[in-house]
Amino acid sequence: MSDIKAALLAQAIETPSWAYGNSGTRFKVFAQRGVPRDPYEKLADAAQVHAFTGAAPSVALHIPWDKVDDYADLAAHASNLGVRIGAINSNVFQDDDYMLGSVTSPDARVRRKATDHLLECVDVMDATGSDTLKLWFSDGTNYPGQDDIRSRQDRLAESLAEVYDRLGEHQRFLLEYKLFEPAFYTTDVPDWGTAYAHCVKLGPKAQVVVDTGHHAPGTNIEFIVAFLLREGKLGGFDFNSRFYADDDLMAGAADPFQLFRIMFEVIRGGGYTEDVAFMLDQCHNIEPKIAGQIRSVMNVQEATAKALLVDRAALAAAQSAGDVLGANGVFMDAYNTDVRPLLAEVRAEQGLDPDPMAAYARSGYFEKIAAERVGGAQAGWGA
Ligand code: RM4
Ligand code: MN
Repeated sequence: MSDIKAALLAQAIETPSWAYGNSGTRFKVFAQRGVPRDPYEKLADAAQVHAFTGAAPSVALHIPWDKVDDYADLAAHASNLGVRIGAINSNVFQDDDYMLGSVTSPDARVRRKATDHLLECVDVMDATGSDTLKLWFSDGTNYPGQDDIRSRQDRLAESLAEVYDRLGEHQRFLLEYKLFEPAFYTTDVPDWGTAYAHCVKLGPKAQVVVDTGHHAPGTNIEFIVAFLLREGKLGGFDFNSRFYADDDLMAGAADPFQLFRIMFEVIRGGGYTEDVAFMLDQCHNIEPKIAGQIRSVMNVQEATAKALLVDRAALAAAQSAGDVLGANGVFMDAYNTDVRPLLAEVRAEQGLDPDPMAAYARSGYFEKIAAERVGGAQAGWGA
């Protein structure tokens, strides 16, 4: 049990700066009280998640949403708050120039502009001490014949190679895939295989990131995780939940069993190390944002605790004996264990309140930011 506690204590779950701002659907972005007005306030909110869970020590930035004049100053602010800057997320999807694609655009000027933005993100990594660049491309086409599918792969490869060459010794990039949306016919990085093939060609500093919301219904995500880990190409996760498409709901909300199965493959595959980043990529459209992040961190911790509890020796014995029901029973025993008391103990040992949700609610932080943050423009998706 103490090994499991130690493993849980070591887990770090990164929260995204954009989860603290307003977000919504393409129909409506709802404004909430107390929402941060700048990246500094986003970091302050993220620090609350860390303060109450002890498990969220880093914060992902999104550029240009989190553009500031002095990134070293922003990093120092993070450190004063007890957190640090995590992955730098690029944004080549919100400029009119990118209507036909960014790094895959048929227009060389647009491709140059997009690649320059990715290089600028590496500059931000240098200035903040971040070691991870996360690349998601909305690129694709809407109609058959619209553009040459294969040429777009060539353009993508060319841009990725330029960014790869710019990475410092201790930096890496994670290439994210997504089945569809906003492109509806072809997507240039639609699946793990495409991301994997580009990363293999580039080298060890290029790895795949699995956003749990970016698959077709029924996709066996834990298989992808097992495969990528075996190949040394799993760089991390963007955890969130989906019921339909890319719903970006709280991790572990839609399918906690899937999250457990994923975490089991991570542990089984030797990926429960600092090399695999556990990041949240969520948008809290209707729920309070800081509490939504705390809940998500706790859900990831619960799935992890259950995965750590799997009796691997008993599982292996049942598997090699061909004992189908026995093996499944070992697996389900772990999943059906109530790990909340164990996590409460881990928190108490860290000097934290065993119930982070209740402790945050009692802290008065929300009332404080709701009163203080009036005036100015609230941060929001696309702002
Ligand atoms: C994308 C993708 C990226 C995230 C943006 C906000 O769908 O998942 O990871 O940075 O959304
Ligand atoms: Mn994502």
